[in-house]
Formats: sequence, structure tokens, C-alpha cells
Amino acid sequence: MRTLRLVLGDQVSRHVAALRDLDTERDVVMMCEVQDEIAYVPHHRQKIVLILSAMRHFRDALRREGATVHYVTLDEPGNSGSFTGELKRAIEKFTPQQVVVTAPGEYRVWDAMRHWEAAFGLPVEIRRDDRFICTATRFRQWARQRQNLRMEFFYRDMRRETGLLMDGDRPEGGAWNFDAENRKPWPKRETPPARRRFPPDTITREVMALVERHCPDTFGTLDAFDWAVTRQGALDALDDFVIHSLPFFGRSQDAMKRDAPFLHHGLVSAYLNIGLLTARETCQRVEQAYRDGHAPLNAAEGFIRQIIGWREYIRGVYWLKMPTYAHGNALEATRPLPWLYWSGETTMECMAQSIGQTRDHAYAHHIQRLMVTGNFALIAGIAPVEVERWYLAVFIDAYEWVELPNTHGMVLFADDGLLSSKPYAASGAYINRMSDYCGACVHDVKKRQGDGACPFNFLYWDFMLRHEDRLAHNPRMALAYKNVARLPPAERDAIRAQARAFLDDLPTRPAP
Ligand code: FAD
Ligand code: DLZ
Ligand code: SF4
Repeated sequence: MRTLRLVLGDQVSRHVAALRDLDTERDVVMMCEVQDEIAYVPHHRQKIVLILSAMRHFRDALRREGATVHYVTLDEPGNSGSFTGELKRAIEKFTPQQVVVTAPGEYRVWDAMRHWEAAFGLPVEIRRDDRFICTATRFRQWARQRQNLRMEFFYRDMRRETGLLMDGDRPEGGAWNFDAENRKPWPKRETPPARRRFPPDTITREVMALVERHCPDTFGTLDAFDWAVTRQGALDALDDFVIHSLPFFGRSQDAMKRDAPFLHHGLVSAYLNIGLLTARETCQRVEQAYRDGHAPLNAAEGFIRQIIGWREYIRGVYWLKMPTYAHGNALEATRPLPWLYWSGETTMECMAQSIGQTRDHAYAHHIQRLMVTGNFALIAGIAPVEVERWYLAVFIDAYEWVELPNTHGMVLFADDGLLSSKPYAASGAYINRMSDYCGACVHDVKKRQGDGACPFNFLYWDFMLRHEDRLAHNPRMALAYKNVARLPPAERDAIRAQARAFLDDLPTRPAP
């Protein structure tokens, strides 16, 4: 046997670098379900099912192609529980001349991988993950020329490099960004579209039973599992989005609506992140819809920016700054994560909705993650490591390379402004403007403090007061601090007291 090719659970693509030159006559492809990956955070059960089912479907597709696949299931006797342990066993079994693997998404796994060659005494080739448009080296060069790492300029380079939505060397429509036309609340009388569902097949049902047995106590329900688990399914899901939702994507990107988790979002991050879709083909499909006159430019540009802009940029920051990136805590936030993040039990309708749908679908859209659960964690001063662990666990698309910069940087400002020029702190007014949550809430969004006041209000003002020394001189916070300056001393004291009492009263328990 010539080459042992290891494919990880978020690399289930025939085009992944480690399979590029697969020789089905002589090579062995290896995949393993391992306890270390199942348990490094308490993953939502739907996330585990998606990964294991996608792995098993990919195994079968490779076998149909004639490849030899060494596949270790979670409950197989002798399973060592780790990538390193399983690779060791496979090397002993197949005595390959070399191992080939695609670079992992997470630093933690890369840190183990780089010792394999010495540990096993045979060549281990770690190939660049060319599913991404921007390499780590290219991002490092870009970052070196900048005072601050703002996404917008990086995005323009990616547009030029990919040719997406370009008109020669100029941006299509004469502008790079059409956000002025985007981001409206959900129209009052409009019913959100039905999402295309992918009912579990036999393989998925087997995995669901395994996960129920193996992880009986982790977060999230499996009842509504309907994610696609194959390449074809993911392509169908993308088609469904492009046909029914893309035209309204920009307009409704920031909207929130009760009992409507998906609205006009793409629902493609889980597929992109495990290899069922590529970033390039997804954006090309969207660009084609625009060029065919099916979707307006503000929608297509807004969507493509999320992928070749934000997604690539976030990954660039992760690999630029790891492993030290996770250590910062610029705002010195130390509170434990309240239990309500796991239970969803709270009188705050916005939090109950965002966490409840996360429990049911392993999904919340960007604004719920940023401006509801994220904003609460920021203004309540919750310890970054606890918030990050939650985000890494509960979402169907969560991997550290994308979760960490979003949570640590964008939401918590724990990186002291590397990623965003100011904290995204907001009072209840923002949630009220962009959702119908407040009308169904027991708290009064118009009240700053006192009986019945919306917790987002007094927590916001308490946050601003707490961090006045650090943030007041930030030019982007100047307007907000003008309002702080107008607060009478007695009201400042009342806000501080109410915020402390409210937070001290929130139940905490050891995380699952
Ligand atoms: P859409 O709203 O349809 O957007 C289209 C695509 O753009 C997404 O599929 C995604 O690939 C990309 N995208 C949009 N925003 C971002 C962003 N900020 N960073 C990276 N990609 C982006 N995304 C993940 O894939 N995994 C995570 O673990 C993750 N954690 C997040 C944590 C926080 C605190 C925040 C604020 C955002 C996080 N995001 C994460 C980004 C974003 O919320 C999700 O990508 C998006 O909600 C996925 O749903 P969708 O496919 O319907 O996205
Ligand atoms: C997230 C995850 C889970 C839950 N289980 C597995 C697994 O059993 N086997 C596997 O190969 N991958 C799994 N993954 C995805 C890995 O955690 C992911 O490949 C690494 O974090 C590298 O990005
Ligand atoms: Fe959330 Fe406050 Fe609105 Fe209630 S009133 S839904 S707590 S923002």
C-alpha cells in the first residue's frame, strides 16, 4: 500500500486536498469517529449527527467509486478515541509508505498533527486546505501592510482576485457595497418561506440512535433534524435558497421574527464548513442568479460579501493570531455564563427565542448571535472563555476557526479592537427596531431602569458606565458617551444597582 489518506469530519469533499491524487487501486482512505472530537465541547446533538452522517455517506460514495476506505465507527471495539490513536492503529494495520492529510480547521488539531511525522517515523504530508480562497500566507502579507485589519479592504481584494461581481476592474454597479439598501425589519404581513427539509434517511437514523445512546445529556434536541447530509442534498439546499430567498437576502439579513428561525438566510454555513459546498461555487451560483435577473445586486453582493469577505477574513485572523488570540480579555469580563444559555429559561423574549430555536435546530442567524445572545454576554460582562465554549458547542456550523474571532473579537471585544473598531453594545432599542420580540415580552423596552425595565437597557447603560475610562475616547463611541454624560448621578446609581442585582440573581450551574 502506498498512501494512507486521512479525511477529517469537516473535510467530506471529493475535492479536498488529501484526495486530489487518490489512487483507488493502491491507497487507503481513512476516516474515524472519535470520542475526543465528540467531547471537546458539549456539541449540540444535531451537529454530531450531521458530521457523523455526512462522514458515513461520504465513505459510501468513495467506496462506490472503488476506493478502499478504512472507517472506524464510534462504538467499534478498540477505538482509541483520538485522531492520533486511530492513525497509529491504521499505520500498524496497513504499513503505508506515507500519510497524506489536509490541514485541519482548528489549531488544536494542527498542534497534534505536526508531531505525527516524528511520532510515527514516516512522512506525513499536511496539505494546504484549498477550499479557502485566501491562504494564510496571503492573509499575513495583507495584514502586514495594514495599521488595522478592517474587512472592507480585504473584501475588495477578494472581489478582484475571484472576479466575482466585477465589471472589468470595477465593481459591478459602480459600488463595492450596497448595504444602504439592506437591513430592514421583517415586513409585518409577510410569511417567511418554508425551508427545504431533508428528512433523515437510514444512515442518519442509525447515527441518531447512536448519538442518543452515546450523548444522552448534551444540549439540543434531535426531533427536528432535517439538515442535508450529502453533497447532492447540500446543492439542493443551495438551490432552494437561491430560488426562494436570495432576492430578499439583503433586505431581511438583520431582521428577527418570533417563531421564524430561518427567514431569508442561506442556511449554508454548515455545508460550507464541512466540505459539502465550496465557497467559490456557492458565490458563483449567486452571481449567476443576479446576472440572470433573478436577484437584485444588493442581495447578491450582500451575500457574496459574507462569504468571500467575512468568512475568509475571519479565518485569516484566526490563523494569523493563534494560539495567543484566545487568551485576551480586554474588558476584564469575569462573570460565569448564566444557566439560561443552556436552558433557554428566561423572561427575556429575545433570549428565549434565540436560545429556544438553537436548542431545536442548532441554528440562529447572524444578528441573533451578534445582537441578542452576544450582546447580552458583552454587556453582562461574561467571561470570554465561557461564552466561546457555548458558541462552539451549540451551532451546527461551529468550528473554532470561525467561531472564535466572531465571539472573542466581534462580539466580546476581548481582543481590544483588533477585529472591530468598537464594541457592538446596544440597548433594547436595537432589538425592538429589528424584531417583533419586545411586543411579546414582559419587560418594557422603553424603560431604562426601574420596575419592569428591559434588562438590555440597564445592562447597556451599566456597561457604558463601567467602561467609560477605556471607551469614552474612542471616536466611534463619542455620540453614545454624550448620552451617558446626560445621565443624572442618581440615575447612574440606580442603573448600577439594578444591573448588579439582576446579574447576581441569574442562576449559574456548572456547564454540561
Ligand atoms: P447567511 O446569513 O445566509 O450568510 C451566508 C454565509 O456567509 C454564511 O453561511 C457564512 O458562511 C458566511 N458568513 C456570514 N457572516 C459570517 C461571519 N461573521 N463569519 C464567517 N462567515 C460568515 N459562522 C460559522 O460558520 N460558524 C460559527 O461557528 C460561527 N459563529 C459565530 C459566532 C458569533 C458570535 C457570530 C456573531 C457569528 C458567527 N458565525 C459563525 C457567523 C454567522 O452567524 C453564520 O455564518 C451564519 O449565521 C450562518 O447561517 P447562514 O448560512 O444562514 O448564513
Ligand atoms: C466536530 C466533529 C465531531 C463532533 N466528531 C468528529 C469525528 O468523530 N471524527 C472526525 O473526523 N471529525 C469530527 N468532528 C470534526 C473535527 O472536530 C474537525 O475535523 C476538527 O475540529 C478539525 O477542524
Ligand atoms: Fe429583549 Fe428587552 Fe425586547 Fe424583552 S423588551 S424582548 S428583553 S429587548
